[in-house]
Amino acid sequence: MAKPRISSIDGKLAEEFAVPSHVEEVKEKMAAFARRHVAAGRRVVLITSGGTKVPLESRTVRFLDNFSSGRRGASSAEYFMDSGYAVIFLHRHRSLYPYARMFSNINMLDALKFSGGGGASSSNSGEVVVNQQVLPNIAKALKRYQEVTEGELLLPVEFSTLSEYLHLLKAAAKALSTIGSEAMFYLAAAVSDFYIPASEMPEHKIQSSNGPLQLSLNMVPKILSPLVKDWAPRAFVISFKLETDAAILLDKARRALDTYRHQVVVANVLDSRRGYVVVVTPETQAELIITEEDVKNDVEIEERIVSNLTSAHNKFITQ
Ligand code: PAZ
Repeated sequence: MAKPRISSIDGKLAEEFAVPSHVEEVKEKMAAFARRHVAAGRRVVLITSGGTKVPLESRTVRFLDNFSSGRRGASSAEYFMDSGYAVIFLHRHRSLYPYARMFSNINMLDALKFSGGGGASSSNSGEVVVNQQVLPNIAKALKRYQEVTEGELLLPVEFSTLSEYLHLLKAAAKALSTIGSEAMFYLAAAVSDFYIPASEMPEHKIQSSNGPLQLSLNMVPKILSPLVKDWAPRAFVISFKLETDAAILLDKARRALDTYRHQVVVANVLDSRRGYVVVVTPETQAELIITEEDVKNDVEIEERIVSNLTSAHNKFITQ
């Protein structure tokens, strides 16, 4: 019997990135989630969301991070569930979360009122009332959150560090490979391109008394390559490409499609990412734009991205 092909990225992952202790358990959960939903006639999307933390010390005091809030991933999760998908939400700890994202800037204590009697030392019995003016749309968001929770449509999985992200994504890809083309990968997380291998990382806090710090970082393995070729070869895969220089964006998006041979790149520029993206495939290029009128009507760009991609996924499956 032919031996399974082990890509060198598999080896690198095992050697240089600490494996989270719960990875096998999470993989089983994801596989069971996917099987259950496909049996019920749903497609499954794995969304990655948020930034990654790259530690500088193994007993980590300091780390490198990035700008990503997780809004793209969290809002897309909502639109995918509205479109009939079940969602595995692989997200950075404390990044924005579906439905709760709308209230992330609000101090909860300003939104609640305690209507019991007495001063600070008296009994805690009384009523807590929600001020819906401070939490606009809370009833709608809560209702939908409860529906998706009761329907078990959302499976949240958390990561913090780059190592956790890489191992959990690999586990997710293998778990979803069992459902073939019914699986979509929507890789919106902003993942570090650089890291310090565990073998080169100091154990203890780096001392400022040693003078200025010079860091040498290795390149993070391009995990999209084994994902597309080996781990989930029949899935519909979308990667995201972010640049700050719009002039190089589309070229880089096309180069990614050429290199990794997946289906779609969603290209965006840091400053305009809430209002403009380009959905690039090997044959097509579609600009999605949010106008001022759309903003007034609370239309978000993720609704358009998800609508474009669910149609493309349909075609991918039928072809
Ligand atoms: O998380 P967010 O909503 O603040 O930003 C979304 C995004 C810019 C991280 C995403 O659209 C994206 O482009 N992710 C890939 C980034 C990259 O090129 O690595």
